[in-house]
Amino acid sequence: MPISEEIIVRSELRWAAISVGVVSVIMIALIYAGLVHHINPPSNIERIDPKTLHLGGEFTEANLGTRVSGDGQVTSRIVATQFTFQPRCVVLPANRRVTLRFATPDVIHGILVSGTNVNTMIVPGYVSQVHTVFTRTGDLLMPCHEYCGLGHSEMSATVRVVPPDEFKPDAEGRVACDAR
Ligand SMILES: [Cu+2]
Repeated sequence: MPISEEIIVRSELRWAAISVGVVSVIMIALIYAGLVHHINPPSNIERIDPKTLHLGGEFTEANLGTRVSGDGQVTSRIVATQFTFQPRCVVLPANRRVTLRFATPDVIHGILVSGTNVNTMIVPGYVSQVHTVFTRTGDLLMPCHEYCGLGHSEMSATVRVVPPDEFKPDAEGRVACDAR
């Protein structure tokens, strides 16, 4: 006996409704994560030549680490490279808007700062930028979370979040881990 057309249509509509339902749940989860937990894909698109990172510009060795600019903006610049971060520890103040900027001269890396919403890929040829406010003080682990080669598991850095009154930039606006 052939299946009646009505049954087929009803079945198709049911599956269509399930598909729309699944997509809706995913959309709602994305919007909720973005609005409530501030988990968003980084929107910064900024190109940089990975072959000359160390030769000039903001990612030369002397410019790495945390620096407070004249207008009070706190920025940490970090280079991710196989298989370490340069520097391996940065100091940042709690309860203050800070900017993290990353670049890599070699392969794709990725970082997250444990217990925070900081999470970004670091792709050769681009500057990855994240703005955040750290609310907890202490040494936060920042591992590489994108497999980048044999030494990947050893690749991690520390984000030292200090209370605002212990965050003391030197004459050049720098704050480093070993200076504390
Ligand atoms: Cu890595």
